Amino acid sequence: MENKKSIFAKMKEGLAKTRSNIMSRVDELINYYKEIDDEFFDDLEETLIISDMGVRTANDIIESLKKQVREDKIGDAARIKNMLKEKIAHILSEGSKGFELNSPAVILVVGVNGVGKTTTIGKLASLLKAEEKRVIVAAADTFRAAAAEQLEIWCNRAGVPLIRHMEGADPGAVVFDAIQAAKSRKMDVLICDTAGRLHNKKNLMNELDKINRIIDREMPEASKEVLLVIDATTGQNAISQATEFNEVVGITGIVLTKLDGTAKGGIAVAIKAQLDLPIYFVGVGEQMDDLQPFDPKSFSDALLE
Ligand SMILES: Nc1nc2c(ncn2[C@@H]2O[C@H](COP(=O)(O)OP(=O)(O)O)[C@@H](O)[C@H]2O)c(=O)[nH]1
Ligand SMILES: [Mg+2]
Repeated sequence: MENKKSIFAKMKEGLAKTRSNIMSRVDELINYYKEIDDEFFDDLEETLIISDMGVRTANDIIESLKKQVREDKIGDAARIKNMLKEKIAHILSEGSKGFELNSPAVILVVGVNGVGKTTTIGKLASLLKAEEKRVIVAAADTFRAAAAEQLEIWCNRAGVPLIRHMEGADPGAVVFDAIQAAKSRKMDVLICDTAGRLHNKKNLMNELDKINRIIDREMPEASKEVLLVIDATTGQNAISQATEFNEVVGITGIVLTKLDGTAKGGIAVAIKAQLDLPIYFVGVGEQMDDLQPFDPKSFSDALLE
């Protein structure tokens, strides 16, 4: 059993850059202003925006802090730190839920090129296997040969079977075969990788729509999750990616990757505040055990400690 402490330690490590980005500025502001006034709030708002929480979300947080400061007659700037932590924890935990699968399940993994879909699938397969689930993977990114090879390496590491065709094959046919294999081998979970880059966006969206319909037709009894993988270093563009994919495939949850590589992990707060979707997992590195279930409380603690 992996203990809670090591998971939290990893989360803290993954968020180190963001934490020092936000907290060092907040500490500076508190030292500089000592007492709360409008300028203090302006600078604090800027700090939140710099961490990628989004202009609207940052503004909402500041307005809510202002209100609380007024009502409770708070003057001491040092008290803002805990209040801020509570506001962020509140946003992150609203509507948040853990990732739970009923068997059989199909997980369709989508997102633009390079965000970490294939890597996430390898990590997720391993995570689910550790929960005693029977997992099979479909290499439905047939756009490049290297994509299936990369996925094969991850599947070997995780010890799960992979269904793949030749480069350039119809991704729908790969998913179709994988579903038949999942049924006959009585698998609990089928995870489908998809391409993120085709000749144009319309092409990509048509392809995803087709895969989606094959799953619905061939395995209507399966519970279906459509996970959108978002790269935390993308910035506010992540929000429009989510909107676009959602229109075509109906996203059920988010995986936020590469938090370890950015000082702008505040994007998690923007995603949570602006999209009506749960964040299920976060990626904090390139190794097998670097995918973690998203826990709002540990996340905000790790972010603002
Ligand atoms: N630092 C870091 N790198 C990651 C993470 N997830 C994926 N990557 C890297 O991002 C790159 C693209 O990942 P890949 O899975 O091929 O993306 P795909 O095009 O969406 O399938 C690879 O070099 C991965 O190792 C993460 O959580 N942290
Ligand atoms: Mg890939």
